[in-house]
Amino acid sequence: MSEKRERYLVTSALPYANGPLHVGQIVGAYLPADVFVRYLRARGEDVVYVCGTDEHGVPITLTAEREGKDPQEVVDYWWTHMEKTFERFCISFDNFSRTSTPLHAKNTQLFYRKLKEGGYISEAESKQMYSPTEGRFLPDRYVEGTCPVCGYKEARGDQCDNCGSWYEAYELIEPHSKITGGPAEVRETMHLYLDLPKFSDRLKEYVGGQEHWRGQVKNFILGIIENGLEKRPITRDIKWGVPIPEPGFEDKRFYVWFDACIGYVSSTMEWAENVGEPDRWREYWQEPGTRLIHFIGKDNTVFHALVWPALLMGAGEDGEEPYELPYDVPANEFMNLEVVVDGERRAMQMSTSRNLAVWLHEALDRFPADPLRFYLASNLPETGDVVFSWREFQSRVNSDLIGNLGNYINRTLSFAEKYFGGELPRPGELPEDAREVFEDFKALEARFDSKMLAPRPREALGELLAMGRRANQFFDAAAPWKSRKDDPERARATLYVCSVLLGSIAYHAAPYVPEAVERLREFFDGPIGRVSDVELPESYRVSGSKPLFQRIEDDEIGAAEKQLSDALKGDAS
Ligand code: B3M
Ligand code: ZN
Repeated sequence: MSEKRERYLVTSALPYANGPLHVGQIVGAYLPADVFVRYLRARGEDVVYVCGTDEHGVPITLTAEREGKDPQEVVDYWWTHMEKTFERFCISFDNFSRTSTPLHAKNTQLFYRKLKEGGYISEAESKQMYSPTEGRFLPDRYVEGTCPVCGYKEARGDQCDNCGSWYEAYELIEPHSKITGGPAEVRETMHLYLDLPKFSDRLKEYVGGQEHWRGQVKNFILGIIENGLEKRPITRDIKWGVPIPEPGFEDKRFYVWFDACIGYVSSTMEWAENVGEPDRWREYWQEPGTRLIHFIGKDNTVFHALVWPALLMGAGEDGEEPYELPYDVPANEFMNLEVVVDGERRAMQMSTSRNLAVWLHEALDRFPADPLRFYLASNLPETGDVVFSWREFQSRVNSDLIGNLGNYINRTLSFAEKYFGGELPRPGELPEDAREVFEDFKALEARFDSKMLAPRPREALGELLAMGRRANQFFDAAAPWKSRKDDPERARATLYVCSVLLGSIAYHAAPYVPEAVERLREFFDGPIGRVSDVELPESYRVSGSKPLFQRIEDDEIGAAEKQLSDALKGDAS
């Protein structure tokens, strides 16, 4: 346990409420955050964990138009779907909000006003594509035309998928609306801009001073600052989003990335109201010393590690109450997918539009949360891209979760029940081999700690598996199945020591496999805690123990793999 309670506010990226969640998103922003938060809570730290859906922007309106629905209908449906899926997967948010609430609109407008008062907002004309038949401006993704570079006919508004060129939408030849096919023309339109260059020096100092950030995040952002920042538009010609409190901007809305991160503050405010202390959000956002940690996928890095700190700096200058800046932005790399194609295994990029993805709610229809969490946590893209493989899922679960950890827990509990009626009183003197294994455990626990707090839950999991191996080795060497015949008290003492180790393994496993450790508490009566902290109890009691995990069978994996191969075939035909 830590001497002083640290205060943490942990966030996971706000997913767009326009479709189901897939495992790539889960390993980026949700599972690592949840494991980290569960661990902090167990240590007794002061931690609030917030999230919510991102309900604005073109991703939402495009989905709505494609499905012939109202944007509100789309986000309502997916908010409910996501909340339920996160719950099934044991993601333990303290609050799961959404950005379409009135509170969030008010909060976004307040941020805007503060930035404006600070002199960080300006107005400027820009050229945008306009559809006279639809009577509206078209965001980039709504425009198609012929590539000005290679002549490809279906080039997108901002980029050509054929030759990879980047350009402004008005440079397209024969630009037209992607929705109606009607012609699009260039019009001048007024927008509000955030003066990012004004923050350049402060951002450089802030990011440069973050010794504990992941190298790839820090260097990426410093490189961008070094290349020179530009003003960025924070409004869009779109009807769906947070209204802009300025005359002449009635038909426009804030850009989704202007309000998205503010959603973390709004979600914390909503949490504070729900716990009946409406002002408590300020403790986490405005009292110095908070560790504000944003878990994200790497494609969101610029917005969290550059633009968001600038917004917080600028909005916190009105002399009232400055905001805390992010303490860390652990950005994770990507997850690819192993697909069996004609009997051959290939790593491919996930593609949500081609339905080539492992959707979390479907994975949960096949398997419980714990084994999925365990495998994904062992395969988090903390330092580089990874591949999701159902076969690897099976072997990690069967050999590490069950063969190592589950086996240790199981053999200890069943031995105690079978030969000692589940009663393990504290021996007058601990056996001499206990001291050594306790010392080893203390060292492993310290390593687990430093990796988890880094935060690198995948690496911490490696230490947990080392604890399992060490405990199994202790059991094997002490050989209680032999000693129970000629020296039963010694065997009972061995099992007492095994229970101390079991309590430590369960404590460190709980963030990864929370449901199993909940079940364990039903038949294991004794402290679940670190060897480094635990006071050896009068006794351990075991009754009615059962294996905590079920092996993953070949036919289950075959079915899951077939679903992916079929998706690929369906796509090809
Ligand atoms: N909705 C993008 C994404 O889901 C965006 C994240 C917002 S975090 C404030 O990848
Ligand atoms: Zn091209």
